[in-house]
Amino acid sequence: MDIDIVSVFPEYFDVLNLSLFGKAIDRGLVTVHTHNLRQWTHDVHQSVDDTPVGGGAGMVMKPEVWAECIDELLGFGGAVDGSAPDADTADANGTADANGTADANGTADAPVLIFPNPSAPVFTQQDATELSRARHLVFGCGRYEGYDARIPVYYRERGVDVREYSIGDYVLNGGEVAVSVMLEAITRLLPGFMGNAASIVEESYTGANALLEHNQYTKPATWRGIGVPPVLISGDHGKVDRFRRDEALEKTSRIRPDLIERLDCATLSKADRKT
Ligand code: 6GU
Repeated sequence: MDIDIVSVFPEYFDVLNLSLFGKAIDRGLVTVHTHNLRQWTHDVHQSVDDTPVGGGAGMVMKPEVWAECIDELLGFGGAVDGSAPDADTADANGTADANGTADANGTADAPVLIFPNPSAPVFTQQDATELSRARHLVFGCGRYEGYDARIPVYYRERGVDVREYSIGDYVLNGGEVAVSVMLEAITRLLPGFMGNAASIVEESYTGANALLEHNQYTKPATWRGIGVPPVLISGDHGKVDRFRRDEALEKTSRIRPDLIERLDCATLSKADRKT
């Protein structure tokens, strides 16, 4: 997977060289290129923003600068006539890239353009799964009061898969942290990224019945006077599974009733319904 990240603070992403992500880069599983948006400016001040049309506080990121940047990263030569050579043509296998269709390997060749935006739908595990199948992701980090709304419109009209996501109901200063969050959620799903694939399958928010995960315990069986639930050391795997499932259902109803509302009821067994 090739990842381009555009930001006025590209140093934010230096941390990607650490930990599991750094190992994935070293092993060639992902390539990351960070870019400073200011390199696509032409004025002495290298300005990337301007005052909002219609008035109001703050500054809005200029469409011209972003478009020069995105055209280059997506390989669009035709900025003058507005054509996008690669976006709506079918590849050799006859799969149309632009609508995100996956090829035989389950990967989509067309680049996906992603803009963090606090006013957009919330990024979910399902989005992470979908995007983990893309071959090329381009993230554009907005700062200030955001970016000109015509940017995503322009590229969508040219067949580009443009996504805008918020990462939750709170305000951040810019998109950099949001991109880091999305990037981690996406890349850890790449085959070979994690040591243990089973640990992904059993996590919260994954699978047909996305529940919060049951509690986890390790040894010792009693620590500072608090014991682990006895069933977990009973050796009865059926009982352990039932206990964990009940705990997941109970926790989710209490902490995230919205996830229960969204559950596919057909996935609930008779025993589940009793909980
Ligand atoms: Cl994607 N951006 C900013 N600036 N703030 C946010 C956000 C994104 N998601 C939640 N808060």
